[in-house]
Amino acid sequence: MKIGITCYPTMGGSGIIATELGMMMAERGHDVHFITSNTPFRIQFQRPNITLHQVDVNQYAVFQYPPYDITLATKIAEVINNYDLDVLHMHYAVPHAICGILARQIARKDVKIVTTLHGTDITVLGYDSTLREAIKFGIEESDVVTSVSDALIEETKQVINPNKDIVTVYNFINEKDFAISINPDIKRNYGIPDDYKVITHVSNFRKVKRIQDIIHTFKKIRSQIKVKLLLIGDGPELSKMRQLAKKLGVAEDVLFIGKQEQVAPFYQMSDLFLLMSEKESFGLVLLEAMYCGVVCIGTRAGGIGEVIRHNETGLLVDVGDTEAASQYAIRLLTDEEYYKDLQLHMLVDIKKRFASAHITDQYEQLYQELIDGQ
Ligand code: GMT
Repeated sequence: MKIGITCYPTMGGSGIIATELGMMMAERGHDVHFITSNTPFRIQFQRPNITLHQVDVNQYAVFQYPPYDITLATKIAEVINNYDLDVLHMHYAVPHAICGILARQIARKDVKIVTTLHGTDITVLGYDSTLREAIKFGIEESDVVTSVSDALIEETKQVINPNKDIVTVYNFINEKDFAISINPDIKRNYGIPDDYKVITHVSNFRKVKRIQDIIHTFKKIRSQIKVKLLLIGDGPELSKMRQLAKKLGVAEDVLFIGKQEQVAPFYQMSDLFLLMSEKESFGLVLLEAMYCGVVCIGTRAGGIGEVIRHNETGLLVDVGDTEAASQYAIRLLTDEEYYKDLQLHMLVDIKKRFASAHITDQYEQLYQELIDGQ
């Protein structure tokens, strides 16, 4: 198959999924064309059946805003025609699905469009009346629409109510990049004594991630256990969170690590991962941590409850319930048998439900059925 992929190429979960999926498809012998504003950051290797097409948006004094969407659609149309694409896989309903639909019209070719909803396009933009109808259009005009969780499908029905079936295809990670590995040197490099436990969180520090709940939970855990908190990533809430750590008197044990391209070493030195978001369609970081053997506590928000099976493969708390999160954390960090039991079930479960080959099979089958006209 000849597949075109458009995503945000930066360090977000949707870009990671789009890139990993493209690389998996290329490994299976399909021709893959990334049509993006920059080289996707997780592209690790070049092979002849992966082609990168960069979208350069020109600035003209006549435009008040740079015309990214139109330039992207024009570029996609060019790639459809030059490479005779069979399928376009657009990540995000707006703007990408709509750019794909416009590109198909510009190219005048019946290329099939698969759109994947990742979350923010529905859980944030879907509530914006200036975009809602465009999102609905992008969904309804795609040939197949997938969502990264059942919870996101439910929210899409409530918020957008599109006249379209949506199927869940869960996220996955590249297993080769996230494996259990014990290396005490990584901990020592960060000045963390061997007898300290490590709790980690990775995100883009947006408000929806509720980092304040992580810091409050940490304060409660720290009153009973020797522990450090690693906060990895950067974003709008970062400086406020530094101040909060100071205000709560825990700053000396909170390490703000910043944006990191290689996150696996941080998971590998962690004993616990926290994701306390109020909105989260899936939580790809959970999978990354879990594959590195780290048991997670997450909130019952969005699709997190589809990734973590409460009290079987990790633990769930209500959004904002830092008391429950700290109690669970203290048990996990002090009761080794309990930790090992959850960890064992977690590893079996994720390898069964989220294996990259299994998820790639699902997308490949969707593409093939569209091409075969089923
Ligand atoms: O988490 C973010 O804010 C980044 C965002 C993105 O667009 O990359 O992530 C969304 O897509 C990921 C991949 O499907 C999901 O794992 C994240 O849960 C989802 N984020 C939200 O729903 C907030």
